[in-house]
Amino acid sequence: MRSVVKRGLASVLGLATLGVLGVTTAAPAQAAVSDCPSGYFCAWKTDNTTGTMFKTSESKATLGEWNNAFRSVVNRTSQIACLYDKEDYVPAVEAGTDHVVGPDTTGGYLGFGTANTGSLKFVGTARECDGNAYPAWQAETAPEAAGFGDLDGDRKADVLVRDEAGRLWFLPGDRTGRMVGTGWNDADALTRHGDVSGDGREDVIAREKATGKLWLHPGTGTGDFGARVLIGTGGWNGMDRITAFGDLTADGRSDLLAVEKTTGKLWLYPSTPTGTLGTRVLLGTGGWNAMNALVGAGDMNGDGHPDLIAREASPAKLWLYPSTATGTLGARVLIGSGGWNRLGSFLAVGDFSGDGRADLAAISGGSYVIDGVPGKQGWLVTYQGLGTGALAAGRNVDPDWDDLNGAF
Ligand SMILES: [Ca+2]
Ligand SMILES: [Ca+2]
Ligand SMILES: [Ca+2]
Ligand SMILES: [Ca+2]
Repeated sequence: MRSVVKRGLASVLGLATLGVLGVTTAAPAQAAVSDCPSGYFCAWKTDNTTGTMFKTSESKATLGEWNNAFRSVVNRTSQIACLYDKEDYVPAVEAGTDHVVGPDTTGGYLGFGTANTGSLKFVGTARECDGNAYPAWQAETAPEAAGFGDLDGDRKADVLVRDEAGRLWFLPGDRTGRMVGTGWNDADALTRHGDVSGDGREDVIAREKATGKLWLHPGTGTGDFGARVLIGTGGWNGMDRITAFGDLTADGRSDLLAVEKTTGKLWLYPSTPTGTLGTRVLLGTGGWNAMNALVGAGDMNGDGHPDLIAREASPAKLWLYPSTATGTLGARVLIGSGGWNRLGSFLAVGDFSGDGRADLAAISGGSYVIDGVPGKQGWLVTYQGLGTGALAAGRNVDPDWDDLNGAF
């Protein structure tokens, strides 16, 4: 648990933030900064990058004569540099005493008023300066397979997390994590809810940001993914809230929902036996732009049909749209009022409490309040499903779900 150990100055300090520390000297010495070769982290014993220069392209558990000597630094690598007070990469237990230095993009440098660095480590994301790239996810074994939220088919709800470096991590539910992909920052929408390709294994659907193409990433049943398959040739940038929903059309395959940005229409894209998407069907004639989150949460009301949870932006309300046997959405039911916009995103991975009823989880946003204190961003908040469509009160589980690039 990293709740005590803060991440340096609580953020990645790109060198664009020069001066934030309040100790940077007024006279930049660009000539000396430029002596630092590309691919290296460099440091000086002065506040203004003059004099003898230290440089390294590798992590250093000890710094020898440079111990406690860094007073100005520049990071010209492509990685995050973690600077620790102590040797051997030991994070400080007090906030604000380690430094996280992001790659330089401005030709500037970072100055420190004091010199207290004992070791230096290169990592992919700021989280790794004092913890894992991924947070800890805990799930109990469900009595029955839910058909979604379970990539490896062990009846334990699992989670995918994308870190800021675009790596995808599989979290099986025992607080561990395993990297299952890189380059996922190309996608600006990611969703999963059961099997689309027809092999019984859960898949992921991703929208490629640059092209608006929709890709199917077929799950292999282990948490890994096979080669991606194109299922939407373009135009998906015109859609919002792309949400794998579950099987609305009752053919055993998970279907897709999306809101058309310009019209606010809700469309159903049924999966076909060949793993492609069939002709879309209008599910909602308008007004769906008022919803700022759609969640394919599974069967929340216990009637055997998957249900949709939607968050209305203003006033913030949580609605349950039960699906029907005929492939439509029934009359909505209010399941939450007040405060729901304080949650940033939702996780719909089924029954993680192990009582046979689908649950809901969320990651808190910056306005989330705990014990009267706002600003509690990045908490995992869990809501147990009661099997009636209603949710139990939220539980603040873990503050470590911050500084990620999505969890689903
Ligand atoms: Ca699982
Ligand atoms: Ca599949
Ligand atoms: Ca239902
Ligand atoms: Ca449950």
